[in-house]
Amino acid sequence: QSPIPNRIYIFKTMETKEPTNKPLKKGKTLLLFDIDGTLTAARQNMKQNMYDCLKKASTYEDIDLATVGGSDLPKAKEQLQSAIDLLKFVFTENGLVYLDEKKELHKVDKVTNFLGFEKYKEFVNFCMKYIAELDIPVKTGTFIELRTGLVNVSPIGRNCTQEERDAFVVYNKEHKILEKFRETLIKNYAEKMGLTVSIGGQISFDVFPNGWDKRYCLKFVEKDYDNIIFFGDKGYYGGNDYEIITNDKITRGVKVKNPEETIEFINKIIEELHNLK
Ligand code: M1P
Repeated sequence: QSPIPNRIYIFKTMETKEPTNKPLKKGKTLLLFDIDGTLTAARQNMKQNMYDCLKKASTYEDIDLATVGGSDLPKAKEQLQSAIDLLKFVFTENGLVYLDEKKELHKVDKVTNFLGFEKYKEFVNFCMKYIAELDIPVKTGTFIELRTGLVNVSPIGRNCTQEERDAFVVYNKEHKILEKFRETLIKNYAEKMGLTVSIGGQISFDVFPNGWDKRYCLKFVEKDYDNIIFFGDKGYYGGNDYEIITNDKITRGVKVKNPEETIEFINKIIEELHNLK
């Protein structure tokens, strides 16, 4: 039987919640950033103007900088380049794998510990069948990437070239391949297994246990800061910044459209912080 049900899809593309707007306090602040679409273009390296902005922010004694992304550490390092030295924490895989202030590596938990290998195998089989049935212009390799704290699933495959990635973005805009796959997976598998399926990038989605979203990293920092301000571009329902930007009680959420807007908001927040009485 085909794993692709013949049904009409109604996507919840409307934003269901606004970013949290917690008032800022005097004291220590952590500026916490998503990477793709926020500090850099998707899967691209950081540009000089962003580096300069972060460098300036890092000179304030009462401000620390950190990142939290769905990607794994090698991808984050590649994109951040020398800006990594400006960061107090580099949270990857939503904080399940991270570098601390001494740049020591921590691996907190594994998605396979949560699921067990039998259930993980069922999940892989479900996704492989779905992808096999998909008629899309290009398929490459690495359709399922098992990381530590999450599984990344890509219908075109992570081995695609930049040109193939760009073409998929256009194709997906029209055909909603990722959104349909995500919804089918949630309805048929993820919901009953306690898994969240979240779109963080352009060619794939991330699957992880409920609660292992970007809020996960906050437990490592919340006690040390008076303010935690999170910046992200995917704060809409189904995006991987949604939970931390809208639901979290500890952070202020700042929704950005692109890295240029992030720079504007960083400058505004720094001004707001330094105007506090
Ligand atoms: O950091 C955001 C996302 O970046 C990549 O997404 P894609 O390759 O689809 O653009 C992936 O590493 C994904 O896991 C991550 O959430």
